[in-house]
Amino acid sequence: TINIWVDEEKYETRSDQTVLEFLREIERDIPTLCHLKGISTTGSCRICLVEDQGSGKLVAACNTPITDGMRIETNNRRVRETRIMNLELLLSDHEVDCPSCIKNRDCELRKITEDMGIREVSFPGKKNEFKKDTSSVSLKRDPAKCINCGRCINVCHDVQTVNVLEAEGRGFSTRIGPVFYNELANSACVMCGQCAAACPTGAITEKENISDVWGALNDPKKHVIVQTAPAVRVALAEEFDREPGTAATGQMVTALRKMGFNSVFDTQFTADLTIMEEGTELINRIKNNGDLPLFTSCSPGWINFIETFYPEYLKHLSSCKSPQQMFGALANSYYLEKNDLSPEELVVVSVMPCTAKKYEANRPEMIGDVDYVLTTRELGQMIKQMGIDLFDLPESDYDKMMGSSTGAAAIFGTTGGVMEAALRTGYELLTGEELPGIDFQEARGLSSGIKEAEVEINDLKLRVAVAHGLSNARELLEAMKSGKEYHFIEFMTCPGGCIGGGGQPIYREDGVLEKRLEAIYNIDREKELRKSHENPEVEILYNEYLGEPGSKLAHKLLHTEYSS
Ligand code: HC1
Repeated sequence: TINIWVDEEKYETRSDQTVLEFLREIERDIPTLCHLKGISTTGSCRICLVEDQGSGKLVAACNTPITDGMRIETNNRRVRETRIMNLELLLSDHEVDCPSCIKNRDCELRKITEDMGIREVSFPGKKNEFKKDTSSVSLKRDPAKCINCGRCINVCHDVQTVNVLEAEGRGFSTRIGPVFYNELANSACVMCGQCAAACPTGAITEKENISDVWGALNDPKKHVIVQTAPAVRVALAEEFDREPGTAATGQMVTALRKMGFNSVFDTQFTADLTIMEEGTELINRIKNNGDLPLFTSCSPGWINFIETFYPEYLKHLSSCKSPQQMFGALANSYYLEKNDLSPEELVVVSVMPCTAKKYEANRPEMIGDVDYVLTTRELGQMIKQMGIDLFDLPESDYDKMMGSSTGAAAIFGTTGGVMEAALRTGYELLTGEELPGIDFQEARGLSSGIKEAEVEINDLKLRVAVAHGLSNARELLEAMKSGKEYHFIEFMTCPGGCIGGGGQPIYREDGVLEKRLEAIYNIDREKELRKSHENPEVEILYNEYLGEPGSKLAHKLLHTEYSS
């Protein structure tokens, strides 16, 4: 242990931490802006300055290690005035349109400015004139709001290994964006939106479709239906300041009805359907010496990633469309026919935790299946526009058909869930017995980025793996290149899977993902049916319409092909 003095008070502690980590440990609150735990310690914003009395210097707490005998002042006049000056310098080159800024509620720059009581900026002058980038269907960049903190760069490089974002130029001319001053749509961006989740201001955000959806809902000639993804229901409550992990399924369904949707359906229905189709594909590939391992294909950022960085592995991707797109395809065929609607009348909306889903809905292979994708944040915004508190609403159920789901579909929303769902069904269909324990613990949890297991199914030792976060996806693919062999791998773009999607409510405190994850497993536990093949509506759909899993019609509607 070492000794350290903070504002004249002596502490004994471990040496392996930064000043900021130590201050947080002793619950001494100092402002930070560019720092993001586990992701970014650039020290570029100079807001977390403290005075190191040994050297007499002001140092950034976030990237200064503590040392034995260190004496620091966290809040003397020099520290305070310098923090304020640095904040004013940032504000001098920041577009201050807070009331109408999409990030208003979650803006860390606004919050710190408020906490520091800044009323006027002492450095009026030139502002950068970089253009907005609205080229992508998923994300938009507004460099006038960028404070060059570098969080987006770190998340793009280190967490996702996509390496699209970079700082170019020097000093006042520094511009963060896709390399070579490119636009997002013309870069290798996979649209995961983790940059938008990490951004402390409104410099990178989702591309909103709120007015498109209101437009459709207000058009009497349109029949507008909606599907909601598994992970939305366990995070939406945070937009209404409820505890993370508060499930709001029933209230969300009621809110969507109040907004005017003609039917409210569940993406979990097509998650169950995905298991039927993907399971059939896996069995066929195993029996017929097809390309193994089979890779899951429901996470669209992952699809973008493999297309750009590992096209040689595309043949391993399942041909199944994602549950979002399966739903869209069935809406435009089965639902249309059943309800005697014309294609021009029908508008299909999705609510997803994911910004890449906006891109997926616009992919040339599948365009027209889903018309508009809203993120969880956008849905929260629309409910607020109606002047209602989500939790004042009574709960109600999804519409039938395409509204029922099993616990297996619920767990799609978290890392390991697709694998577990597939095993629950695959194991039972091949052995005639329930997967031992039904809860497949080896696929669960957030502590490992890559999870591996072996499952004995009759004579076959099925080797499976799960990766979440694209750096882990890359690591697993590289391990395969070096000879590692598997039969089936689940890949999810975002750390934690969809619960951690780039369109989810913004959070900065510890433990939020864990609480969302727990809420997902609670939904699974409470379901009467917990295996996809037991979903009675899926059975009806096959009997009435599709025939059997992998049928010609199922292939036409529910499968696709990806190319680089
Ligand atoms: Fe997901 Fe999926 S689980 S991809 O993570 O397979 O976005 O929630 O909707 O499509 O079902 C996202 C979540 C989602 C699809 C399903």
